[in-house]
Amino acid sequence: MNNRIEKLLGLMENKGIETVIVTDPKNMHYYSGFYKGEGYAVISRSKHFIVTDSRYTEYAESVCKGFEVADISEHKPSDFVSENALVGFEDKSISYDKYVNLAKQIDNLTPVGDMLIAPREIKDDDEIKSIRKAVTIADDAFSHICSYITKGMTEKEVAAEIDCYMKKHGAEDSSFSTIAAAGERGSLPHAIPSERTLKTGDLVVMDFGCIVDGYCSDMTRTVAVGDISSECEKIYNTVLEAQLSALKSIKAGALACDVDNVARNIIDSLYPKRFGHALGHSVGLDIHEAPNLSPKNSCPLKTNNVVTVEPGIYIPGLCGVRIEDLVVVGDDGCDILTKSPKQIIAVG
Ligand SMILES: [Mn+2]
Repeated sequence: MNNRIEKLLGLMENKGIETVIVTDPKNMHYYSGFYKGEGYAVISRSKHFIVTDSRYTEYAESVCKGFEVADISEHKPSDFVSENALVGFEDKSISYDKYVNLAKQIDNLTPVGDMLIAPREIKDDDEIKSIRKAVTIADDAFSHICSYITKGMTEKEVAAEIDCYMKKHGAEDSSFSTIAAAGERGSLPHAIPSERTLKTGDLVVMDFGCIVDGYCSDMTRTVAVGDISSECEKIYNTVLEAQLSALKSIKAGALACDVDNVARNIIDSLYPKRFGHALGHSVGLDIHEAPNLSPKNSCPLKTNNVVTVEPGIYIPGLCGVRIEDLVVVGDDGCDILTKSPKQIIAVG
């Protein structure tokens, strides 16, 4: 039995839950190794099942150690549940349709809340190794794109080149839709790359990451096309100072909201209300996981949380700047995985 299942069985026992029906694909991956397949898993004290169709049977049998593979066309969830057992379901992610179907068959359903997701907040060595690989590929993509960008290129071309580079260099995929936003479009924190061409004086925000072994990376750099205005430079340096200061404040035990505040105070003193989003989020099998570095999260960070640190300033009509690293929280500080330079780089 793997450690993750063992830990989960302990959590289930505390709540008197005998069986959990796992429907979230990322949780299926985390607990059984079943990656990108369809179906569901059933985890009970004595037996574990992957219930899937013929497209994934052979795969599941080879990777899901300790699980029996059952054909979804021959079974219904109630086949795997003993009578009167309390059965946990994933209330935060199951579709209403699937829930109704489950509730028709099983009387004693109970929502599991964060029970399956919470252990994922602390990464083990293998997970960090995979994330590190995904970070390195993204770092290499950044250094490539800096020498590739020319004036007149569109945001779409920049984003496509980053995606292509990451895939050619070992990534399974991008971890989200790559953002490339030039000049005034940089004020849209989640801009969709457009036909806008890069011009001298633009700041270009590039936010991207990739997936290795199912694990995501996430980074942002903002570069200058030729010379930029002194106002843009001041904005850039403010974000950089906020980012570096927040990094210094990260360690196990630091409150997430306090870390957010370190960056927010620096930005708000010069550019009030121009930093609208949270400072960061955790990253793992999902690109956005808990815990967040946000003003609303007063929980302490824990060793081996993997979080982004990504302050930004967004000025409509002028520009946006965001600088983002991925870090592993340690006992006395943090290990900054992202190695790309952060002083302003002129490209094109
Ligand atoms: Mn991010």
